[in-house]
Amino acid sequence: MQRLVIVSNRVPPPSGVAAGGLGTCILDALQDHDAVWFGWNGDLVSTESEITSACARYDRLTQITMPLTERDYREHYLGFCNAALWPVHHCRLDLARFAPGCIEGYRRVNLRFAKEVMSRLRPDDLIWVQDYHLIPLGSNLRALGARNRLGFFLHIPFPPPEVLLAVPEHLWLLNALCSYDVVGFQTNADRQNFFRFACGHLDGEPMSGNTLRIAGRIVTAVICPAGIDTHSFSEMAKSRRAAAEIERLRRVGEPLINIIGVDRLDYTKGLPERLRSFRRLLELYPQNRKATTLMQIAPPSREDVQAYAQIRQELEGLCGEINGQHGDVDWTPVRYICRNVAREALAALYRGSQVGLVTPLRDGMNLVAKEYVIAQDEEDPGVLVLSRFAGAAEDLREALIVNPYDLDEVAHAIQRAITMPREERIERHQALAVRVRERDAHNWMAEFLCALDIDRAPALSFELASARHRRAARHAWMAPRPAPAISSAVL
Ligand code: ADQ
Repeated sequence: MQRLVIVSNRVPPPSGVAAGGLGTCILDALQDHDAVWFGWNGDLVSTESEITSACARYDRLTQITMPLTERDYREHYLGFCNAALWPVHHCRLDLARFAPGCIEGYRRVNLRFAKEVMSRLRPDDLIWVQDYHLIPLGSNLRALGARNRLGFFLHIPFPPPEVLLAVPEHLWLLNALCSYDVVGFQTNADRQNFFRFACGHLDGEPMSGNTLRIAGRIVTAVICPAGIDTHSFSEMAKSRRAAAEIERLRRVGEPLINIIGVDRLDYTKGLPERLRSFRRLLELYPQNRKATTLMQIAPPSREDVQAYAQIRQELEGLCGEINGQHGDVDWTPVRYICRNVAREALAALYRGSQVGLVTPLRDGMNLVAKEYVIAQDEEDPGVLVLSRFAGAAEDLREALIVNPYDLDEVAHAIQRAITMPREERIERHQALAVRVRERDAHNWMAEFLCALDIDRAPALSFELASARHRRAARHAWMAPRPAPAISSAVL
């Protein structure tokens, strides 16, 4: 039987552990598939000779993982992936660092991963590589002789070509991207930027529809917005445990209105701007004092990168300032929680919050926006305030769309959300929920695989549609999956 082979930087254990957006969306989507998943297990060893791969089988999923060396971690993971590619792709050239030697680490790890995949590959495997850590993996596999269909999905934004040109060896990197048969993006804007780069700086030639001829090969560029497993998430939000959690929140918390933000602690998520907007809300609409609280959940990630340590300090300083300036003995304006929260508790917190504040400065998609919508009570839903710079804004037009840099605009939008009549909230929520359900994790995977597996595309569509049907039926009577514990946020 044809296997799906997934390769990503980090492989989360399949006990349903949230490992950030990529892990959430793959684990959710894989429920109906037999798959093999390759990647880093999160461990570090001193030398390459100590690297051995381990294979673990769970139901329909096999995971093959290996450690990185400390040098790989420094050069590949911190140095090139997170200090160079991540800021460039999020248009933060001011934070990008191109330390000498790091790109060699990136090449080395990609080649090692490719050799590991190659050693276990079957001729008819479909290969799907995930995200910016592994762009050259496809060309490595080709060089090692793989003839399989190769797909790649970029979870983060594809920046305008003028920005990408700042990456040393950008031509090598982008030529490597074009060695895949199918390249997937979150939004139309990302795909357009890719086409602009491929046609303006490589020898790409647009063909009909979404294909490109480049270096004698055809590359298909598809848009597949990442999503969540909406059935299980809405069941979680409605569970008894969630209801108890909401009740506890009401007892502990004095405010009538709860605003929630949930993000990995990352400078792309616009957290300081969000806190400043909340402070503007309290200044512009003082009736919110003692009546409204912002709960910001932000577990630290990538703390070995300097910019991440700085953002944490800034955020903690701001929380202290706002609470000191506006708080009172019986009211804490900002509740800041700097750790992971179990998924079921998260669902409950979304449901118990009247406003979901999702205001990244730039984001590939943003699954939190989708989770917030799906967790709401349909009869009395909260309102999503969403940054225009999140990929999710391309679809979720009935949210209150804001410019996260404009603090007053965000403050006015929050006030509008707080005071929005119930009929309008229901109307907006209904439209959003339909869109989030249409673009769920299963659809994300189905659309990509249909583009990748051209021969089996019709059969695959049918299989996926039936699986969705079965799932819907199952969820109608089944209890939700137990809420997973959350592991460390190494992404
Ligand atoms: P991320 O940047 O990690 O993902 P996002 O899409 O918001 O961002 O997903 C975060 C996930 O982690 C959500 O499922 C959320 O519930 C979970 N999470 C966040 N904080 C948590 C906490 N404190 N406790 C528990 N869980 C928490 C990358 C890209 C995004 C893209 C995704 C998927 O940067 O733009 O949407 O991949 O493609």
